[in-house]
Amino acid sequence: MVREMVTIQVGQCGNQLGRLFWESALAEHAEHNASGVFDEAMSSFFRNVDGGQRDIPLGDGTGPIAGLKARAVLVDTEGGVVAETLRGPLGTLFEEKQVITDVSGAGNNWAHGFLDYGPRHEEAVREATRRAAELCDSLQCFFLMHSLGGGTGSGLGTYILSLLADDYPEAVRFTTSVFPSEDDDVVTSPYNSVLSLNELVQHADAVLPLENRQLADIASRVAARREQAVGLAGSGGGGGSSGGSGGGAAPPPYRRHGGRMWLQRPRPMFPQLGPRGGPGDDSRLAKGGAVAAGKRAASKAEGFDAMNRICAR
Ligand SMILES: Nc1nc2c(ncn2[C@@H]2O[C@H](COP(=O)(O)OP(=O)(O)OP(=O)(O)O)[C@@H](O)[C@H]2O)c(=O)[nH]1
Ligand SMILES: [Mg+2]
Repeated sequence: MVREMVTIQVGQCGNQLGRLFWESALAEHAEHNASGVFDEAMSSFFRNVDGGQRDIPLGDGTGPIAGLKARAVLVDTEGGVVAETLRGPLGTLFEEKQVITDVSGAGNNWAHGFLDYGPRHEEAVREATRRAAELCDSLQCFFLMHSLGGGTGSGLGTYILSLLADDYPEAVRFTTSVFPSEDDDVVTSPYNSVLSLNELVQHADAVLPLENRQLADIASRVAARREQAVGLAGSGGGGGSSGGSGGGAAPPPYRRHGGRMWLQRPRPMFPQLGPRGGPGDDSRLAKGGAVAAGKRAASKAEGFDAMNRICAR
């Protein structure tokens, strides 16, 4: 029986983490599914859709991959990070109906996220999660990705968790919750974390806690070992031009070419994936006013890239 998981990525950290989670999920499926069939394992995380965006039933799990869509809901109260995801190589993995954004952010204030954005976006969140749940054969769990130190992931993220507890009491609720490090530059982050924790205790079934100081330490140790390995191997092989900023994990088994994602094998694995807003896509979400915000977010994101790769795995 198919057991699907719907991810909900909220706020800057949640969406940056989510982006790498989807990259990893695709890379791992590519590793174990070289024939390109849409099998049961894939259907836990992805939908297979035809040209008209209609779901293709899983059947006996031997049909080809036609068009992949992530079982995900992307939420942020600023547009930049989500727009960047949609303009990236995995953009077409997400449909506009799966995306909920606002413009001004929650200002690192849990209460702004929980008490203001929560009720304001409640209907849209319920609609997006209902749609995602209805597209599952047998929904197993929701998987929330967020940080506790800002305002959106912590406040709106935990508000969404409480909605899920009301609407889907039988579905398991997992979270990946990124705790701020002791030297976090957001002064309100300890308060936001404590207020979020109270909600997590009430509404999450399992929390995977990650702490940013520890993640940074692991990332720098991984980077040091990698540099050492490259040094030992002379000029070192490895072909993946994956854009991973210096020092995360090994390059993923795919490459990007012409803005699209290809498996490092003779045959393209996911040729149907590419940026939204490209020639064949008129998505308004990936264009327009979010570009400047996207650039700002991108530079902030770079520092977290290696850490997020570790979380995503
Ligand atoms: N590991 C990791 N931590 C992050 C990342 N982005 C932000 N953070 C941490 O998350 C906290 C800030 O939360 P954000 O996710 O930026 O905030 P937000 O949820 O978007 O909320 P607002 O910006 O206040 O609306 C700080 O502790 C940051 O160090 C990321 O990509 N990876
Ligand atoms: Mg933000």
